Amino acid sequence: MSPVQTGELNAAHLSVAIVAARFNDFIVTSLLRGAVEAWESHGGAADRLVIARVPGAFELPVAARQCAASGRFAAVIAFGCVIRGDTAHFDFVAGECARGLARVALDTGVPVMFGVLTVETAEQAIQRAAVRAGNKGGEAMLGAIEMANLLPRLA
Ligand code: INI
Repeated sequence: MSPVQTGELNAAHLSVAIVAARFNDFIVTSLLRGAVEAWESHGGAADRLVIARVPGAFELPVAARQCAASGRFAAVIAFGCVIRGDTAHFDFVAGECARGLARVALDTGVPVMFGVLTVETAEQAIQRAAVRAGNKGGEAMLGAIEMANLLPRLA
């Protein structure tokens, strides 16, 4: 069988950027905590993880694009939380955020992790952000490290 290319979960020597919305801050802060724990436990250096805050999920793509286009980062992670019950324009905010982030990744070639919770209720958001084992922030960080190590091997 042909060798299978994979990206190892080793963050040593990587630089990663996180862009995180302030909207629904109590959820986003929990995602950030999970991400930083995963970064540290996989060998990431504190001074190689840059975290930038933006007003809401709608602003995440442009901030992610700036990071990705800078050439400084092997991966970008976007964190936010859009709760359907809170807004009549859920579909616009969540949809444009997802579409924009996907475009940033494809336009720049830098992996962008979609760490944006799009949920019906605050309870669902808490379940995905608060529980240590299932913290989506940690999952997003593992994905970022894996993709950052994999993509150079596919070039
Ligand atoms: N931004 C979010 O990140 N989550 C939300 O649930 C949300 N709601 O409910 O409206 C939200 N709105 C703000 C939006 O992201 C922009 O910051 C704002 O429209 C200014 O451009």
